Amino acid sequence: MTTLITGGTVVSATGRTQADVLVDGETIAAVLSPGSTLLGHDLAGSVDRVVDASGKYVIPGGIDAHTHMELPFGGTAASDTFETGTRAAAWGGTTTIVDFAVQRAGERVQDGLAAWHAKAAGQCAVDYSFHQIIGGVDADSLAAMDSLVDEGITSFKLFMAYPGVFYSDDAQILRAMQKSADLGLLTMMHAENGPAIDVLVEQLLAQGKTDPYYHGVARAWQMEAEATHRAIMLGNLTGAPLYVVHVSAKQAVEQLAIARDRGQNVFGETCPQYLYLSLEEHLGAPGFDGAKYVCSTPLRSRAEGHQDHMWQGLRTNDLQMVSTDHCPFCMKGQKELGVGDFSKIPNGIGSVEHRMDLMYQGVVTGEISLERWVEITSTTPARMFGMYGRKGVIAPGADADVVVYDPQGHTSIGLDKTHHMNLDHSAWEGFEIDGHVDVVLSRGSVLVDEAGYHGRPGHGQFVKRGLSQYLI
Ligand code: DUC
Ligand code: ZN
Ligand code: ZN
Repeated sequence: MTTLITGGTVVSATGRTQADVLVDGETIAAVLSPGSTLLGHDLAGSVDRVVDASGKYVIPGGIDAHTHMELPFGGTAASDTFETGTRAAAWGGTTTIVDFAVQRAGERVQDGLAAWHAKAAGQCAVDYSFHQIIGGVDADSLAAMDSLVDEGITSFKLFMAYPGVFYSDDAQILRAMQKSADLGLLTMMHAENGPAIDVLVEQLLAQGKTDPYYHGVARAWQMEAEATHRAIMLGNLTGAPLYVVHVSAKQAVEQLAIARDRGQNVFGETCPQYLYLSLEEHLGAPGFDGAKYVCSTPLRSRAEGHQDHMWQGLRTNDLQMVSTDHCPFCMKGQKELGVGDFSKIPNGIGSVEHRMDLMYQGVVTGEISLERWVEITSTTPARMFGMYGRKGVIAPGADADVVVYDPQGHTSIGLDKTHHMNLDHSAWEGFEIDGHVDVVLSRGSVLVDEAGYHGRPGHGQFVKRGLSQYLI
């Protein structure tokens, strides 16, 4: 099957140009001057399919490097399966996800990874890979890290939060970072001081402060900034490159910036919720509505200016990319587990469908450039997590993961509008986007076009990742 995407503006992390994109099978064959011919023949007449992208942007498919499909959490499990979550991703122009395989204390890392492979295999509409959560750092799990690179898993996540669940203490973090420095793995860190947060949770609940809003009070910015600093110092000591996930506090960005200015290999990711939503308006919504917005790290105070600072960090490259931390829980039967006790609300927001649109809105409002949009949603995730060349770029030889995005289009987000996530509410209800995902190709197959959805479970393949390009 050959496809010609014609008439569009091809946007990369470094520039934009009028060009036609020729797709042959699963990969990009050529990026051509508009109207190029083949041996004197009109190219459009020689291919199997023509996609008219006139007046539109042609960008590399989005890469969401932080999702949690089916994650068991807080006595329930994230409501999107790999099937429903990757279908929603495709609708929104995301053609690769990197999810998290889980190892818990006492379990074998190999078993955790095998379990996540079993969940995802044959289910995904778009390509997928895994980071490895090490929830129990001990001699066995440290030894198991040796084989991760061969498995195509080149990044692992530790938690400074959630004592008794995923938590690692400083001694465990130190050992795991020493190992990752040896192996060239990227250490991803959930940076919040879990034991201190648990004290505040207990005190707030004892005072009768049980509403979702207090989730944000207990998980104060100091908890994030302190843990970020500690992770940076342990990274500095061990020489382990560090990637801090879901950064939401401006003071945490400051810690990253100081470390980067010192020359340390540290990186930060933020998420759409930390750019758009706030402690006051959303976690503090009337009644139990704030539960929709309970995630960790939490939404921050707009009065304190965290959201503006996240945009600034994306502009200055103190933050390198935007993932969703997609971890959806329905209100009914899931979020409502925490009625009367905010600490029992399962943590997470569903956004995998909307990341490309929400971030494009930053282009519309002048927060970021068009090229930076592509960079933070696709190119840097590919480079950071060892997929660049195959993913994250429109160039000959790359997978034909391509999105045609219409800047004149419009997207109304809401349950009865654009909503394909397996969720009974949307944290993004009522958001109006100037822009629209028109066509989505994954490895040369059209998943979405004006006629609707053409994807299928099992199209998506596991991506064996190489080492991060950011390690040196
Ligand atoms: N944060 C969330 O909001 N959900 C899942 C785990 C996490 O760290
Ligand atoms: Zn986390
Ligand atoms: Zn997460």
